Amino acid sequence: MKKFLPIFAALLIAVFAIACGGGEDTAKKEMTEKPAEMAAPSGYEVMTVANGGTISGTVTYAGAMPKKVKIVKTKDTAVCGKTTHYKEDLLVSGNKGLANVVVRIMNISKGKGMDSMGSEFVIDQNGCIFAPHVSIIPVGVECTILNSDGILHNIHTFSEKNSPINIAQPKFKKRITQSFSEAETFPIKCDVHNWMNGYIVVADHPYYAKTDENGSFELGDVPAGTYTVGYWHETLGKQSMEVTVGEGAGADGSLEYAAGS
Ligand SMILES: [Cu+2]
Repeated sequence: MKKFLPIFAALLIAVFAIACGGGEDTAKKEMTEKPAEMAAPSGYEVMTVANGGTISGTVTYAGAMPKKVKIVKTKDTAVCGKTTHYKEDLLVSGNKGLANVVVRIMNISKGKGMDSMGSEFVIDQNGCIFAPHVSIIPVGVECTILNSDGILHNIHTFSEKNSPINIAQPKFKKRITQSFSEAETFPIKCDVHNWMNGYIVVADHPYYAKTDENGSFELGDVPAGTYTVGYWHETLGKQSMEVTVGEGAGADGSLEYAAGS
């Protein structure tokens, strides 16, 4: 990731300095410096959340259990067809849990650090699908897009606030990186394989979560307060709800989507 390059370069210089037997004091100083924290996006202030609360719950789907729909892969079948994949636009578990819902606090301007979102953001193309189907990527952070298939893919984003990208990723290009500067949710497609689609959610603070296969999610270290929690699902759309969370307390953010809403 780009922001680590200066640190890596500093370490390299430090190691080189030791190897040459000079500048040891400088080298020690460089080696003991803490790595830079992931930069906070503008408009978001990082603070210590001493006794934060947790908003968690389950997002459910009220409709009938949808049938699994196999993705028909009509091109490059030797590679694309090596694994069977099913459409991910409406994934419901046995307990009606709805997967791939992005849950976020809509009105929060300060709280925990961006590092809580993790340090690696990877979208893989393996079997001619985008995995994960829905990716949450912090503003300004390099996301790695892998081509594990070793055939030509094409990364095409349909964003509005961020300049759309449309990059061919030939078979020899295993890895490209891309960052996004504005918080936005948009589709990503491959022009070579018309069934390939996914979504990127660019996050301008760390209070974003994605429901798992059981529809569960958790937003931790939330400063006490009343918030509007937003829910987004690619086919069922957006909803929001007020949630109040106390210090060190749990708050229920469970929500149901009506059938075909
Ligand atoms: Cu493709």
